Amino acid sequence: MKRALITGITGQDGSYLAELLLSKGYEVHGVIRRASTFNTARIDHLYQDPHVNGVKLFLHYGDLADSVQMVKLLYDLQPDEIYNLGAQSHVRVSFEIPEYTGDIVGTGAVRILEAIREANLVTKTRYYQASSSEMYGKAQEVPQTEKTPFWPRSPYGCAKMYAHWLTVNYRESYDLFACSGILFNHESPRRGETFVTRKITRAATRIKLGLQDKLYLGNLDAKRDWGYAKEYVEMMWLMLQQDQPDDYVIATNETHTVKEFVQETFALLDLDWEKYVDYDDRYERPAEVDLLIGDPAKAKKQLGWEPKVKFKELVKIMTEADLELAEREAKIKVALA
Ligand code: NDP
Ligand code: GDR
Repeated sequence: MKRALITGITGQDGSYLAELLLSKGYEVHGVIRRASTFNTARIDHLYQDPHVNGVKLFLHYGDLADSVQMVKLLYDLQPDEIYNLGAQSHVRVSFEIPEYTGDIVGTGAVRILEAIREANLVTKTRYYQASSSEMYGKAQEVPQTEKTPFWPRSPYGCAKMYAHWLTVNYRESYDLFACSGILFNHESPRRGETFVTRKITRAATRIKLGLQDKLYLGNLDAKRDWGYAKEYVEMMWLMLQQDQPDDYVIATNETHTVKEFVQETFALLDLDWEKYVDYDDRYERPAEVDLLIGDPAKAKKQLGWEPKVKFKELVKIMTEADLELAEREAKIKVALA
């Protein structure tokens, strides 16, 4: 039985990846942060009573800021695979807390890579780094491939670029089996509520049921290559099952504006979006990433992968899921009135 360690297991991708690995028979260990409220909602359905035999999911308190704890964890667990998904992952927020973002997203990766060396796991453990299309920033080429030069446009993008090159460097310097997945935006019903897609599907469905009046957004012209998170985590796993470590772009090769996402969502709900969506400059960024579209040809050729869920299907999945949540919220309001 293989053993995997996931940082960021409570996030969107971490929860889907934990599901996938458990379904493949892995023993899964996740790093969770101590918080004053419960923060495990996305993985609660995977919880197993530790008093019963045969438990496969284990959670450990930790933080990407804490290198000593990471070394201890790796000594204790001796994992076959590590997936580093933990991050302060919000681009606009990274302009407000650039130092913290750099510490967790950039130095956090170094802490794990060094812990692998310290725990003598270089020949045993395979490492996955969650790299991002944000590294392309002011895109130097359209569509973007593994060879397109980076030009990050946010502290988050800069920190991801540092972690990305370190992953390459540890592969070249120490022969570590280390892979970087350069994933373009991927969404799902489990997407954090402050990312634009989820913000839109959540607000539109709540507007539909009279729970909200307006949706305030920033730049509607930015273009993104949006895929489905549940599919993308399979690629993380697949990268670590190859004979050789490498870096791969994972994308749909379609791009759409934020405005198109708004239009598609409101149309599904039979609403005129222009009546409900207003502009708020609070959601603008000091530097914007205008256009992302990835070319996943290498992943297709080497991993045999093609995205199944494209833009319209993705909007539908998210809108239907949020409509269900909004209906539940509306029922509770009626019951409590
Ligand atoms: P989320 O924001 O949903 O999840 C981030 C996870 O990181 C959460 O589990 C969070 O814990 C954890 N985390 C935050 N800070 C720390 C810390 N200091 N120490 C340890 N863990 C921490 O991100 P996604 O699931 O969407 O993304 C997963 C990874 O992939 C991230 O690294 C992200 O930057 C990257 N990425 C995401 C893309 C996307 O479109 N989703 C595209 C490309 C890359 P908590 O729940 O306690 O907050
Ligand atoms: P992004 O995702 O920055 O691409 O990073 P986000 O959904 O936050 O923004 C996408 C685009 O929408 C525009 N936008 C708004 N964004 C937010 N969040 N809120 C708004 O109100 C709003 N209005 C317009 C933004 O300006 C931007 O152009 C995500 C994260 O998951 C990163 O961690 C990941 O690395 C990249 O995707 C790939």
